[in-house]
Amino acid sequence: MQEGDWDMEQDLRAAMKKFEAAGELLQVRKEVDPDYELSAVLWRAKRGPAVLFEKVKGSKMRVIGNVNNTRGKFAISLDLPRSEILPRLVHGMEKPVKVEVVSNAPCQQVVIERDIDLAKLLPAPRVSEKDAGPYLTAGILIAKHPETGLRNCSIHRMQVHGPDTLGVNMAPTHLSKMYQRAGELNEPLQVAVCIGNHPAVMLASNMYGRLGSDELEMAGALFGKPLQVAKCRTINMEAPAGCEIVLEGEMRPGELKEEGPFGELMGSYAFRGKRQVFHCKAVTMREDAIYHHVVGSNHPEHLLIMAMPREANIYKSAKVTFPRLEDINMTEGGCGLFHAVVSIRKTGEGEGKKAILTLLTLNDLLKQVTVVDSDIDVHDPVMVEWAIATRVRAEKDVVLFPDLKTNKLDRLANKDGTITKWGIDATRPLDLPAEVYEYATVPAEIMKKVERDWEQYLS
Ligand SMILES: Cc1cc2nc3c(=O)[nH]c(=O)nc-3n(C[C@H](O)[C@H](O)[C@H](O)COP(=O)(O)O)c2cc1C
Ligand SMILES: [Mn+2]
Repeated sequence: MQEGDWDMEQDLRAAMKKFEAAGELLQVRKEVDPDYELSAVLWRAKRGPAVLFEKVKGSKMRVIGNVNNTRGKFAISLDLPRSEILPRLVHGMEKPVKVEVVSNAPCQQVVIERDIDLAKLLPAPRVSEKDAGPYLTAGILIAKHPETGLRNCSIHRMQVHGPDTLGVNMAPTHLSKMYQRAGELNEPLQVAVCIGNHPAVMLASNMYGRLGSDELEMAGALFGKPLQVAKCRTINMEAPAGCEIVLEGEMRPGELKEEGPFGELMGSYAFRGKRQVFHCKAVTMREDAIYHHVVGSNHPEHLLIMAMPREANIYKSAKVTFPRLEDINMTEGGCGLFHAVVSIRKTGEGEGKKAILTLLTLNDLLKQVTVVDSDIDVHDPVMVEWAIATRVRAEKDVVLFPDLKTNKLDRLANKDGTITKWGIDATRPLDLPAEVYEYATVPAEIMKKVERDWEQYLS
């Protein structure tokens, strides 16, 4: 075990400082109700700055939201230009960096091991009208495989069930595999729920890897140095040292409790059902801890934490067979999962369709791909539609692939788990001269000058 000084750059507060300097942090002093009102404010500002609620009814804790709701804020949190986001995320997946254990970590400034009452302690908000109750939505669940001891991180919605119990929803994720294996060995699975993390740690938690590849090491790769972690007090686990709140506990074999409904990322409700339970044995926190809340349903913060690592994963894999792939956007309207817009440097006919095929084979959830030329910004929905309007001949450029395997999250799926997937090749047809597609606008150097001197036009 190494000891070291705490790295101030790796926590949520470091990101908040950068947001503030960039005009991307709104402080709300008016008291807000954690029941719906707080989430309503975050909906109203869904593409806006991070929002820090100074006064939350019934709680001494401050609450922050809209931390990861824009790509721009992720770039700010790591001092990256926007164009470097995708390469950095790919690097994060490819070049994991081992964690560093530190002592005297901020996340353990306050320790509660008796009379735990999570409902009182945490200002867990309610989000959608028909949600079963308040939910913890930003907790990273860290666990270790019962046999290999290898670590895993993932975010799961957690319903507040009782003073020290929370419901856990698990798709067939790595966590659920580890829980299942622990059950076969008749052991509880120890879990640390870590709330209030730097955007790099949040995105790393949703990165793709094999069972056994450690998302905390991917966070280290995003920072370019080891992520500092603290040894938990009551379980054999590590938590990000600068995390705001850590719930130490376990999930017991075979234990299930009714959970849900909850407004989910498709923008509709996940149904009520019997799901696993987390028992909290200890809470450790920073003094003056800040509670992070991610709005459920298809709010951009929920979508982007999932979509950005997914983009990097698909981009990295697609690039192998399609090197002229330039950029990718898993769109907000597509729930961050179902639709992708990609740009390519087209050199021959049929490449747009090849890109569609390549992407659709890489990810079960993806069901529609739009391909544009590299002069179109994949993150500008108006320009993407413009490309569709001016470069697509539907009978040639819209392609359908009936009965492909999909994922349960798609409620339109056929009974056999398939759905028709499709693509739009909105790249320039090469049989017309390039001038036909030339974008008419002012000369580039004049535009650059106006951009540079923009302030002068405002005074
Ligand atoms: C805010 C948020 C909430 C999430 N809730 C759940 C959930 O309730 N259940 C689930 O299986 N995945 C949920 N996810 C997705 C997982 O965290 C994600 O798929 C993760 O990469 C899985 O980790 P794994 O690859 O280690 O299994 C959520 C993601 C975010 C960003
Ligand atoms: Mn994993």
